[in-house]
Amino acid sequence: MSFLAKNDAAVYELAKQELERQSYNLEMIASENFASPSVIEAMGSIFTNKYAEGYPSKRYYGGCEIVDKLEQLAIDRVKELFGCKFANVQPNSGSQANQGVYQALLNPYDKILGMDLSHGGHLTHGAKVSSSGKTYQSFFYGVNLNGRIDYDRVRDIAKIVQPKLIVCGASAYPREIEFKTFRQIADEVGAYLFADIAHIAGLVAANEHQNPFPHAHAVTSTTHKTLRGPRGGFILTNDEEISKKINSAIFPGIQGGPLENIIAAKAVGFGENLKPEWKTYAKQVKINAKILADVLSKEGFDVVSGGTDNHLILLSFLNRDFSGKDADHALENAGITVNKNTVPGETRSPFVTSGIRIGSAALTSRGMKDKEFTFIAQKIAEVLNNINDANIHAKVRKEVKELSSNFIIYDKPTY
Ligand code: DSN
Repeated sequence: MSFLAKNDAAVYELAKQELERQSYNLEMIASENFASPSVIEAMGSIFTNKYAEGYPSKRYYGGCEIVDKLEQLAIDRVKELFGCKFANVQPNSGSQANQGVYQALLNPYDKILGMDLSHGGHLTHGAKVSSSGKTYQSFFYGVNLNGRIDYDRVRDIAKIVQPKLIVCGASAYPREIEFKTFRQIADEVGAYLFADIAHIAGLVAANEHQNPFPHAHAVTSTTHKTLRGPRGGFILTNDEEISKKINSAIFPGIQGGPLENIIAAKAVGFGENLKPEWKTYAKQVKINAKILADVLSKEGFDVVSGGTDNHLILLSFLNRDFSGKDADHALENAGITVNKNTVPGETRSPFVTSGIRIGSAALTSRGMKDKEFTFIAQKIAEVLNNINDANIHAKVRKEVKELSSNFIIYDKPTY
């Protein structure tokens, strides 16, 4: 019996319920994944007990000789993974990593240019409700009606705005990000280029998406999306001066003691990303996303931009009589978890939307391949074609459970 089962029945019971939910539903939120039992074990390890403000061999407390080695291991692995010179693995999240970059490179009220949230960008890329949009003057570029970034338009906007920093990278963009072109634009207006690769990092690590280096001045990512590590963030750069500023921005700028147990799990995750099998995984993630795009297109759905280059697709319901919210609910009833999403030419509010975002990374981690993704895409089409039919939703839910049962990852709730 686990310690949790013995000592805290309430939390154990919820963990059991969550294990059941994760095991018997199809998790297709594009930012989610299934961390390995080794990653989860490291997160729950004794490193949680240690305070270690500062950086390896420059700490404010004693007793850090082991966590110094641990944090250095995580740093060395992530540098190898992305082929860069400096790394900070302390950010507790992607948002804090982004905040760290802004604090390192900008002064309050400086101008930043990022991708519009409603076009696939992220809150921390300057949205007015985020500290990035309150602390800095934020401006936006977006996608054309064809769902793709128009780089000439980005250049035109950058020339008018004259930002100090350009953010590239997205949360809901199915196409390759052209880092080299972004850097050319940044150079033309004398801006820093900052790439937030949180969504695509696992693909970049496998050379299945172009690398932001040598183009970006700073790069951030989360560790838990396509990288499949623990929930957290990191920052990379090739510039020593920028790396010093980033380190000071993270600690003592915005964070206190680093979560060394999470850093242990980041090291484990990066270790997994460095293995040859990672390449096979990343390739399959892309193949599976393409299958979703192809089958749903053939079924008559409007796949934004006509397909995908990465781990996600966007479906637009602008030409349908139901919303993204309706689709999200119907699929949830059928045991398929996605999220509603705005689409190019959006006419509904962000709480309702006219689209959904579907990702392939998590189910690929469960071992699902072409056959299963073809089946899943057909099931998504069946639900969407019968959006108000609870009987169909219940039937698909049963089929989803049957499929899921053959692809179980965890066998106990305390992993
Ligand atoms: N919430 C994440 C996503 O779903 O893309 C981004 O932080």
